[in-house]
Amino acid sequence: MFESLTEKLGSIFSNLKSRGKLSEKEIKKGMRQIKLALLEADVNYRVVKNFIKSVQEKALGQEVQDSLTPGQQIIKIVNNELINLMASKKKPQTLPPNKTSKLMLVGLQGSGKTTTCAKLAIKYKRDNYSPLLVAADIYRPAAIDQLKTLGKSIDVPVYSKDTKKVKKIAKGAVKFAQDNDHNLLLFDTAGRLHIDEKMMQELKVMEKVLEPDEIFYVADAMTGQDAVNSAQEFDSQLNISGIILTKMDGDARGGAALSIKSVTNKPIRYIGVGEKLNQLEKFHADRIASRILGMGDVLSLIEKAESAYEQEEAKKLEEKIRKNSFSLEDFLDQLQKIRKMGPLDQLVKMLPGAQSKLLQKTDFDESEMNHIEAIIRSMTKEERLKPKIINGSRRQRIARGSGTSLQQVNRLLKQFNQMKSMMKKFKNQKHKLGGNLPGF
Ligand SMILES: Nc1nc2c(ncn2[C@@H]2O[C@H](COP(=O)(O)OP(=O)(O)O)[C@@H](O)[C@H]2O)c(=O)[nH]1
Ligand SMILES: [Mg+2]
Repeated sequence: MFESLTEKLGSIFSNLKSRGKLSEKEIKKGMRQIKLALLEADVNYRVVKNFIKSVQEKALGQEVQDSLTPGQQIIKIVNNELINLMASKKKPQTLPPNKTSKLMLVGLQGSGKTTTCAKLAIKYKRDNYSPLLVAADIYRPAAIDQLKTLGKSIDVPVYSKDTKKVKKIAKGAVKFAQDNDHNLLLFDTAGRLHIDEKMMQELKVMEKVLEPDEIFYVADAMTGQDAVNSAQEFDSQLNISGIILTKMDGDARGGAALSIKSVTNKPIRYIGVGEKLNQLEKFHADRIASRILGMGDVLSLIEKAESAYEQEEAKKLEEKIRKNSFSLEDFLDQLQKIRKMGPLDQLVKMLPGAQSKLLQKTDFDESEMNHIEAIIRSMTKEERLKPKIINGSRRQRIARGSGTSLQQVNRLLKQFNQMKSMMKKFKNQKHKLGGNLPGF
């Protein structure tokens, strides 16, 4: 994300940092370089102008702080101003679970609306909502199929209706949600390559009929200023409440992320960081700022890891693997922790040795995880600790109890056995793997 901008700012700063004291001339020269770097990253011209003005004023007028060199102080000012650019004071609203909330996602075609709808559905499901996806992209049958496939993979139902009247879809979906106890509707709407009047009219009709709690404008971060301009146009027609920036994992230059809040005055709420459905993160201006400045995003990863994974437990787990006493109970425990953490492939890298190696080989998908959980939950404690005792009739009982099939139960037990024998291999290979696996 933003590599080129990061690189340029990095070299400007290292130049400034190496000076003992900065003259006004040097500060101004630094500012000109920063300005250029931001413009090259496709940041809106007016935004850059105000940004530089504000940084320069602070840099020239700064009080001398003993603890920082002049160069460091400028980095700090730039960091603060970057945060100001992207952060919003508007707090995200919490949707009361006891009513039917409605979220509409709008934006140009290909910006990531459909994918993001599914990503949000997972997120809300984790927070104990009961989401319903609504296929309101009426022009492309493929779009409805796409949403249905996504919905299926995450075990979230999709409402669709064979009509071109958005009003009918909107009303039908709300009724369906109320009849089936869904407390959150996520509307995936149609987008065009360019804004057109008919599409906008339809969105307005939907807005009027639905009175949505939120309308998120979904912007492709790779499209830079174009994304900002169309955000403005959508906002002039609809009551946009927040922005979701997608494809932040790609080689976006930073222009959209750095300009969009300032230009539209709407808060950025989420960022999409990959095609996979768990790759949606809450937007934190301070973290993006530190990423841009090349300080890395250690913070958010550490926080995520801490919330769900304690060092202490990692040790216990390794102990169990070593003693070959890892049970289905432990497996369930691990699964739940993993699910709390979000983007798996990013997190796997941080887990302690053996676990990470195991998980890298396993491709978990969300609905499969649900089944696995249900199966283990249907076992008795004894069965979880000693899976060997699970004979044919026990397997049948577990399948019935968990609402899965005998095949699924068999598969899980087989996978678990394979996992255990893999663990054993790790244990036996300890000498070869050496330092890569702490505790082995
Ligand atoms: N790398 C990456 N790809 C994304 C992200 N969000 C969506 N996409 C991809 O962008 C393409 C268009 O997404 P889609 O949801 O169909 O866009 P829509 O036309 O607005 O509904 C798909 O190939 C998605 O997989 C993201 O955050 N990162
Ligand atoms: Mg779509």
